[in-house]
Amino acid sequence: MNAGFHTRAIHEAETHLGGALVTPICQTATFKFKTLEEAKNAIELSLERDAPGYAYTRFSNPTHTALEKKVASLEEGQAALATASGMAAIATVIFTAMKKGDHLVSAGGIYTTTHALFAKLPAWGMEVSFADQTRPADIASNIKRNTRLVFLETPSNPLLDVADIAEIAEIAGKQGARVVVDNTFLTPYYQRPLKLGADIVIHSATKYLSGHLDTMGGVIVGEKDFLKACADTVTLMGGIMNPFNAWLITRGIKTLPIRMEKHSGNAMAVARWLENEPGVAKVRYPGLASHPQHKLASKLAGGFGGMVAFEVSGGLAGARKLLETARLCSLAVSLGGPETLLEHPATMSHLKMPPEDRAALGISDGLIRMSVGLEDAEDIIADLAAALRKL
Ligand code: LCS
Repeated sequence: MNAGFHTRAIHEAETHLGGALVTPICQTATFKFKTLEEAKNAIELSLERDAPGYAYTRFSNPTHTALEKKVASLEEGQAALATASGMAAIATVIFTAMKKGDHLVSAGGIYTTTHALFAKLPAWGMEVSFADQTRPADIASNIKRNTRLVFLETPSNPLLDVADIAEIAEIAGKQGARVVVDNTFLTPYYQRPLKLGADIVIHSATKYLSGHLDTMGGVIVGEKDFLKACADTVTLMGGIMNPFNAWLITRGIKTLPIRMEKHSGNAMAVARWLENEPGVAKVRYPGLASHPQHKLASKLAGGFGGMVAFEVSGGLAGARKLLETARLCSLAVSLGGPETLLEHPATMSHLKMPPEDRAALGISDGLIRMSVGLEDAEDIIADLAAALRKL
């Protein structure tokens, strides 16, 4: 569809089956055929992932197709694949692009479960090196002859480090390695990594794409042949999305642009306010001039998103007081929904990481990660102010 981002978010790939305005959920595991010929064709087509041609939902499903076409259009990629979760998307990319003996270079300070998956790769005969994605030279010096993928998560979870996707894509491209970008935090509304030279985009659709903290999902976007190979991996490994979740995520994407604008505006207001609060030692938000890569973030992306990290004075005791006193803001993992969420990396997402490794990454006991929601900014700030005053 040749139209603007908002229009495509709403109208792209809607099927209008049976005259329905909204694409219906095809909540079926299997599909029925009249003839053997029809069955054979459908199985062939569904394994080739050329709709129409559906045989079994682990191969493909019309509700997945609608979501995949919408996300491919928004990311400006050739094709997309829906998976059971963001982790299923990442695992699918790894087990499609890499085999025994291959090497991955990954950004270091990324979502803990992604890091944990990569740290396990040697057990499956693959190699991994972690590098600093804010220094392209560090990524370059870690690329070896057998490097197949360079994995970036930008801005990163939880510290919001920004990677220069274009520069790293150029470095990796020269060495024959593909660049994968986890675009969960900014979404295609603000950042389109494929346009910047990346080869593959992944999403935890559990977050901003679905936007309501009520479902799980993942999406991979990239070239058609690679996505076909990813679909084969999902067919074999089984990490398929539930059609109902695909429907919920497609529904969520229709309001993605306006939600991202509001998340971003609220996050900027909260970050600016936090910067002037005496009980707050540090604030990290790519939209603030004080962020070390503010200029790069402004160049790469159309906005800064809804995630803010800040450090309260008083370490663990300070963080505990704030987190247990806040009322409007909920203490919870995950992100990207209407409700503002506060997360304490040291006791939640990074609990299993040894304290010295946490410290090396810059994750102190006073660090709080905030998913700024869609409430009124003044109410979010008032809640934080009331809690901070109790410190
Ligand atoms: N990528 C990023 C950047 C994430 O933040 C997460 C989940 C994933 C991938 C994995 O996606 P999932 O399988 O959960 O759909 N991040 C979470 C977090 O920060 N707290 O809880 C989950």
